Amino acid sequence: MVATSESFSEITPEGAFVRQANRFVTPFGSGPDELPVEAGKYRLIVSGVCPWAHRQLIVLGILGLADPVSGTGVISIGKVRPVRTPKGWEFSLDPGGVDPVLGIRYLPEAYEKADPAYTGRATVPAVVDINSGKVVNNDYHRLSNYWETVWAPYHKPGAPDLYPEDLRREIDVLNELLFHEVNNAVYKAGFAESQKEYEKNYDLLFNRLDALEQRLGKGRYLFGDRLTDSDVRLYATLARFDTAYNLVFRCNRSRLIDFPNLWNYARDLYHIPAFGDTTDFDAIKRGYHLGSHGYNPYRILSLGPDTSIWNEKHDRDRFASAVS
Ligand SMILES: N[C@@H](CCC(=O)N[C@@H](CS)C(=O)NCC(=O)O)C(=O)O
Repeated sequence: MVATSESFSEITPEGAFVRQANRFVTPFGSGPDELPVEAGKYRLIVSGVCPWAHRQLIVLGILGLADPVSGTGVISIGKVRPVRTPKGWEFSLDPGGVDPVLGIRYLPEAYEKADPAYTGRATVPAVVDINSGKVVNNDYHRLSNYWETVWAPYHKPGAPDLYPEDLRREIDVLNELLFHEVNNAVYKAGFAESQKEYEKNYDLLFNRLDALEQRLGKGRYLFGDRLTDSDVRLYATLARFDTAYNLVFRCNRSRLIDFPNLWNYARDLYHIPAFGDTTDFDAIKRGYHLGSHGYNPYRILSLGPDTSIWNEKHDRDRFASAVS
């Protein structure tokens, strides 16, 4: 049976949060054991709160594989309500509470179809084969790299190369580090069940943010003037920092807006439509503050912080950019 967050433990005896492994990891490609690359065949399920899903929306938007706002394109997109229910992610934003393409009410239904013996959590992002209704890939580590490479025949003309061959190795190394010390570090701090584990991950996170602050003092993006997959991954965490992680996960040594380079960099990216149009601050606030992430017994939705400041001018034009 598909697990709920409540019934599934990812906490070690030391109180550390260790994320479950992805179950559906078959790659996309042209090989006999790979998922075929075909327009109109898949539906990506996302939630506006989720950073791992947000990465996919940004990349699909930049590459022209989907319009993340209408949810149409080579890849179609379905959205669940940002606050997860005890029965899992629910399609209650859709008329009748049913995903119009897959005809299901809850995401776990697509996981059960794929594997009736699946006992992990039914997570987003999930790629569902529209014909069979089965989840075929939930590998948030590699998913954006598939859109960037094997899906290239469907990219829009002039789409940037977010995963260029000459930088791939360096991008992979940085992405791994970003995962452990930024993207997942906020969760490891927030979900820790011991003071020691919380402090360890708090230090890991802020030491890495300090280093990234320095790095972004030298170039517009993480790899100089080239926007890459790594920027997408860092952005998804930064966009949630002051609204969610700083408050709900106690990642509160500094706010994003206290780092001059990181904050201007995040705003620079936000002003690119694929980043800004897919950043749903209301979903982020609801998902983290009212979901199962923090202690909020009276379900009070905090009013701040003011996110309109993301629209303010940034200072990153002082650096060159290869993005048109
Ligand atoms: N697939 C990964 C990452 C994706 C992930 O954690 N997604 C969250 C939302 S940000 C989710 O869908 N959680 C569902 C649940 O906890 O039941 C995992 O299993 O840890």
